[in-house]
Amino acid sequence: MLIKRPDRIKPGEITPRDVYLHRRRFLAGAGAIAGASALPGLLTPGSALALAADPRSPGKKLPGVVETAYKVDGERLNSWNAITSYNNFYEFGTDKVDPVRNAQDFKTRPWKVKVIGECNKPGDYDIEDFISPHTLQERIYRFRCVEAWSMVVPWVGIPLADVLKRFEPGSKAKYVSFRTVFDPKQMPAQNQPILDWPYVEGLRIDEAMHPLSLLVVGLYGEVLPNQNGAPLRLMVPWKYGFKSIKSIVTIGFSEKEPPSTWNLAAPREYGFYSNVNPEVDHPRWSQASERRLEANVFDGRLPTPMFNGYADEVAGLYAGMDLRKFF
Ligand SMILES: Nc1nc2c(c(=O)[nH]1)N[C@H]1C(S)=C(S)[C@@H](COP(=O)(O)O)O[C@H]1N2
Ligand SMILES: [Mo]
Repeated sequence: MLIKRPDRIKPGEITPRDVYLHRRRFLAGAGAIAGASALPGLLTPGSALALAADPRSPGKKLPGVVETAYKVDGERLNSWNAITSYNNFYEFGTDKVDPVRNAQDFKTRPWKVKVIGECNKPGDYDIEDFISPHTLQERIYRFRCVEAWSMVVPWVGIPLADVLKRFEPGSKAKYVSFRTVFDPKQMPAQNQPILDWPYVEGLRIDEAMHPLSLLVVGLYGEVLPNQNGAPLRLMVPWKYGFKSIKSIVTIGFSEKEPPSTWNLAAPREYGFYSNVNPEVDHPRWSQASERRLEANVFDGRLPTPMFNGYADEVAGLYAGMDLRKFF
């Protein structure tokens, strides 16, 4: 797979995005799903047939989004419909179709983000403080869930490093932590002990500062739908999907490795790093291949590349580490 390295991207390559092309892809994808729904007996997680129709049409366009050279060559984008109706967001229920059904009334404004820990500028920030100083970028990334399904998504966001630098992390800031909002009135499943709420995640500071790490506010040039983690979610494309924490309200800098929700829930199955690695299986299933959402059911499984295809960019972060131990 060909992915342009960030250091080869020149400013001149950043051009306004082509909305029209994406719209056509969306329409094609929606039609394919509608046709497939006549075969309910073939429902499997990750197949196009399991995708419910999105009750809301996309509509809230984000202004000033620029296209970037972050693309995934030779692989088709997943449709808006697939990306927004087959979700993991346990706060709204554990079925893939629960988030699209249960998150529609979730309030994403006003939205504050608390910055804490080892930095010079901790405090309560409004989401607009995070976003408005930055140019919104469209970045097409591969996305790989630990459950072995995958998709290709045109996220809209801002580099996480640009945001973190503004808080001036100090020399003790070895890790960055993130926390999802805790609001059981709005997130019904937080009333049940499914996970240790609120959902938390973390990255090593060099992972967080890596140019591929993105704070996401949109999708297909439009405002991020609630089921995808509005108004602010992480996207770390070389790691399994669960590292990409949704609806973030706290960002912290710490000297110690912070806890992460799935590691707390099942430490033998989910490590802190969670880098996509076809050579290290999950204890209960293989990670060597994946099922692409919306792929033809007869296409079979695709091989999963090391670091989800981003090895050229990120392998150096883990030089000398035993990736079986630090999984
Ligand atoms: N707060 C929170 N963030 C979360 C999750 C969650 O349940 N709660 N699920 C994770 C998992 S397992 C995946 S695969 C991705 C799914 O993102 P998507 O629904 O946008 O595809 O979100 C991740 N972030
Ligand atoms: Mo996942």
